[in-house]
Amino acid sequence: MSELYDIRLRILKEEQALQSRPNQKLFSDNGVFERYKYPVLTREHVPLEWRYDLNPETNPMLLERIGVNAVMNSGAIKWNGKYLLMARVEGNDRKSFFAVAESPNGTDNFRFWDYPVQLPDIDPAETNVYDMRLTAHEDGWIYGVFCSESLNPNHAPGDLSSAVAKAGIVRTKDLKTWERLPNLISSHQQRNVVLHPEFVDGKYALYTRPQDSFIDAGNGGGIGWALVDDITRAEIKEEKIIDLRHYHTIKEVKNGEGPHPIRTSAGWLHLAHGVRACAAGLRYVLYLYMTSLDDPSQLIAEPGGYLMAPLGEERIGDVSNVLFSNGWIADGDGTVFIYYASSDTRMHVATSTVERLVDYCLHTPSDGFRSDSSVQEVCRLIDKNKAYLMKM
Ligand code: BGC
Ligand code: BMA
Repeated sequence: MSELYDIRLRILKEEQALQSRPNQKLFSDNGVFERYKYPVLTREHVPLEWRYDLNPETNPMLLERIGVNAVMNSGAIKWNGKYLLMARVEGNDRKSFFAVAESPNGTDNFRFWDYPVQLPDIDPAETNVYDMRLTAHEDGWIYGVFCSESLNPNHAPGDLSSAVAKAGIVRTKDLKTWERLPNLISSHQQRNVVLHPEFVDGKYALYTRPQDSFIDAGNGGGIGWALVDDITRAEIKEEKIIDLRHYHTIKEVKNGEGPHPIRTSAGWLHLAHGVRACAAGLRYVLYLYMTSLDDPSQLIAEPGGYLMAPLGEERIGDVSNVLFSNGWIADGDGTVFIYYASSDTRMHVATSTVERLVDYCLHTPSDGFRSDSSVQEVCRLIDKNKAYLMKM
């Protein structure tokens, strides 16, 4: 064995061991959720045997053979008492695939399972897959709905960026073997499709995000809702928009459902992303809204603005100025683990409780859409606080 091989292996192992350090909850000014000191899943967590030929004969310098660019946008589920992330692992070759990582407590010590997920391959044109949402449905299956992307067959000559986004659907009982169902049939392109966990009027219910083209939501007004009779041949026949985009808000350009909503006694609690354009490019932030338990397509609370926006190091990465979430876990004791990726590069966790998130939704003023309304809200709060100011 070469000395170089030995030294490099030792350092690489030390680096991996660092990923087992305990995480630390940070103080939160807003009190609504807490961030953590360290990201929970990064490309450094990817096992050495996925990246290096460990045979000193064929790789005496221990060079990396398969590079991983980023670990991001992860679905999440609690499974057999463990916290699982269905990570989007993106190689140096820009292709993404899925891999499960498991933690005993939800905030640190995430470890990848032995192999990445091998999805049944049903379409030779499918080039990239990403952003899976996991839903344990009341029908007994665990579904994964993800974006399946292909080159647009009708692209203009020379335009190799024109793509088509569809919703791919898989299901499993053990998170190991996956049955692939046909892609969702829709008259629009679709990204950010999410399966609701319960039947609604005896049907499967999907959150959708119709878009005119690969990037632009265009006439697609926001987060949509569609009922589907048969999930094994899912087709959108009717779609209505339940959470609209608006001029001069955090979701002016695009929005999309995050993970499936959490059932609470006050209604369905939703996490979504909103996108606006600025000189630095698209800015992605996370926001909450609530819908009615009787009719999950009926909006009942729409707190204005974002819940979380990229902060500090989160602002920098492969696609800077992006927070994106497609996974959260509500624990039996009311704790909510919000898993979010920053700048298409790494995964973080923030924790809160159902009680705090619902309180936030019900008591944060909704967007008045004008500076004048915003300043009136602040003045109302100051007036209300006068009595308390004397005592402070
Ligand atoms: C990327 C996604 C991105 C989408 C739209 C895809 O090619 O892989 O991360 O969200 O394009 O920009
Ligand atoms: C999107 C998403 C994500 C990504 C984001 C920012 O459209 O679907 O995959 O995090 O763009 O690049």
